[in-house]
Amino acid sequence: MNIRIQNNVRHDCIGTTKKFRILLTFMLLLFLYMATVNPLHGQSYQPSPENLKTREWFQNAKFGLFIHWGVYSVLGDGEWVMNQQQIPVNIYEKIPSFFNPTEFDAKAWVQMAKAAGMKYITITSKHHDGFAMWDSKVSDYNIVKRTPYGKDVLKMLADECKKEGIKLFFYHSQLDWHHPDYFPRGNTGGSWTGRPESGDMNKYLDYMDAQLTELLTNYGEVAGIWFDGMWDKKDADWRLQKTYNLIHQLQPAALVGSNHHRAPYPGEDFQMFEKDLPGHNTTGFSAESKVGTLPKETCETINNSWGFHLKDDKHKSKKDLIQYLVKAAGYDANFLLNIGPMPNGKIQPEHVALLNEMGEWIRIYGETIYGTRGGPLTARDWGVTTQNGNKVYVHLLKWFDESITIPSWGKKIKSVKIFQDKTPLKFSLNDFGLSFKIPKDKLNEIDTVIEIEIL
Ligand code: FHN
Repeated sequence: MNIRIQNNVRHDCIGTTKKFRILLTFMLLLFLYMATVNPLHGQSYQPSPENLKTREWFQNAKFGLFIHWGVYSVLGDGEWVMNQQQIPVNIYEKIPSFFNPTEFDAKAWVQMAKAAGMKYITITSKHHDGFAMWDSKVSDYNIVKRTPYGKDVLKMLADECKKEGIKLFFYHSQLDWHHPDYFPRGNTGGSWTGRPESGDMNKYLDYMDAQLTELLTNYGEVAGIWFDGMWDKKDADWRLQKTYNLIHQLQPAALVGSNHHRAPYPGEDFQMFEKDLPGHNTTGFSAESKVGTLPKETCETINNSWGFHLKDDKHKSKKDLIQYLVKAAGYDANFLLNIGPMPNGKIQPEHVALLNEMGEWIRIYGETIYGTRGGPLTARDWGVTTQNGNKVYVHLLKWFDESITIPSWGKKIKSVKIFQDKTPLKFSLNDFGLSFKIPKDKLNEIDTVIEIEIL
């Protein structure tokens, strides 16, 4: 081993080069790993001040209406009917001529959402069938050119939302069973579509970006884009950066979210969870999903279908839906509740009634949801907590006893009350936590809300 004395420092030459070689190899491996695993993760994204402001609004809004509506509604078999029934493109292209929603009333839809306590609407601008629900100049495969109805329903909805102070998001499918350049095909929309076994994915993504540009230019303020379908070809190069930058350039305040069921990518502003609370995976969608630090949203169907389904009468109960909204808030997430309007433009009466019932509840309990954040306690068997400033709201969703002890969280307690009528409750902070008694007649089978004021 040769020793070199330099500046009175003993250098072990061979050692140094060897260390250098090891470091170099490690750096190379790290770079290869970053390049292979997810090229985007390495990139950084700085949201604009307007974007951060919208994120704040979004987290305070808590409750939105999801709308799956398209020509598929005509068949009353859900939004996947083209794939489920393997309807080739040339046959499916006949359906728009049957789509004539003469009873569509944008004002009624927006007012129904508002009365339900919803602060925003997310509607399908284009679903997997590739059909545009607006007056697209990029493709005539749209509601104005191909249906007897011939009107731009997104325009009508955007105008009403603006009047009513309801924000509007556009759901947009990256997956496309109609476009010939959506190639190579993914897990769905195979050869049965009848499209040529060739195509140029970049041409398709140019087309998608062009349609997104229309949506973000011609419909006023758009609160965000709700992408879906990346999971069809999850390792393809979707040019996400290019598309996300386009959106942030066209509307800096708009939020980008993508239902790819993975950890968020740079450029995304909120994270959605399909049919599950953040961190849960009861439906199998969220196996790969990691709960990030972005604003969160859980989306769910009011029955068992996204698009209109004639036979689906599995309508959720008022209790299920209100508890879902509350649990989502306890998990610091929004609740995006879906309806699938009928082909005539009307909303199923059962769904209108359920939304009205949710509105009645939220007109009483809105303070315990809007503007809150989840916590200070994480979800428990008995329910969840939400907080805002010096107020903590304990939502007892599954508790029917008069006395309860919940964990304390290190804050001094000024008062404990029944939220609805401010009845003061006796309480004690002890070694087991915070104990209080609830008069039996104050227990509510949907949600007994206890208001705790902290010092
Ligand atoms: O395939 C879609 C489905 O049709 C619907 O749009 C839902 C909504 O979250 N997302 C996909 C299924 O993951």
